[in-house]
Amino acid sequence: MDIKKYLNDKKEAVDSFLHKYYKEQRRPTLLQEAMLYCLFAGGKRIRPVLAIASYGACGGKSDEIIPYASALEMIHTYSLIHDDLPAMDNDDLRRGKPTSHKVYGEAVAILAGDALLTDAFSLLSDTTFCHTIKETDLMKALHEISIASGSLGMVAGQAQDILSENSIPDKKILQFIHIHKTRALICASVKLGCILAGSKPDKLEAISSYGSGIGLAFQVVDDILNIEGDAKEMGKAAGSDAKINKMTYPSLYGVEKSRQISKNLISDAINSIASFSSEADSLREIALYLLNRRN
Ligand code: GRG
Repeated sequence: MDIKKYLNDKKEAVDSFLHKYYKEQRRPTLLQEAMLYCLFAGGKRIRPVLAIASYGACGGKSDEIIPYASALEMIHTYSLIHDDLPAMDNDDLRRGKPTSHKVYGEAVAILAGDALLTDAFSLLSDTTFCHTIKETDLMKALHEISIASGSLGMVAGQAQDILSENSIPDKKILQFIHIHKTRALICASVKLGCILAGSKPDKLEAISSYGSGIGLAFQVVDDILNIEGDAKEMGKAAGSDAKINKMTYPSLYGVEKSRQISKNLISDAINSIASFSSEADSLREIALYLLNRRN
């Protein structure tokens, strides 16, 4: 399959939904501008695409997944806006562009993040998009996304990351940070697709293993790219982690071992969906794409 075309087609479907969603109702102008500035700043849309691919791999046939998949991008975008704030990573650039608080000021950036997060849950609980998707499945998926985003998921990872600044490097702490900060939402994204397709528990278990593998590999690859990546392709200079002495896979295991860890995680992820038909080829190809990505 042509994975680049697949990723692009699904990204366009998500972009088109988000455009329409935010065009229909007006919000205070600056708030709306700040939300859209970050939402359309050139993200890969990997979480929604994973949800769509998982839905297809589990037998989902319609486009009904698109609004719910798009909500994942809203959560992801909120996390990036807040992560860049002076109180957190204090970054001036994201995807090669000035960060939200640099353009709109801290207060508006915080509110844009808050609004995107809250709107995501409004969307995830909106049953008007359900035709073949069961409302009980939507509720189940909503619960998964809440857990993955909240104080047992992404926020826990971010908190541990911040609390561990300048502390002695520790493999267990690093694992905790990566699992919560990055893996949780990626894993929940594939679970969302699987649940909304009405899958049985055995399928959900296989998809969860897949999501866990690619979710952790995603962050290990990110850590490696921070050392070896091309500034133009990444939209930021390489080496920022080392500059602030950040705990990363390469800093604790070395680049070569980290590369091997990411390869093993991806190969285990692909094996965990071995029993799925060719409808899961998109998931298999995405796993390989994530391993070899350049940004
Ligand atoms: C709860 C405030 C708060 C933050 C959560 C997700 C997060 C923690 C912080 C974002 C910064 C970061 C480096 C997170 C690790 C996950 C990661 C590699 C994010 C970048 O995701 P991509 O590559 O981004 O999907 P694009 O630009 O493609 O959207």
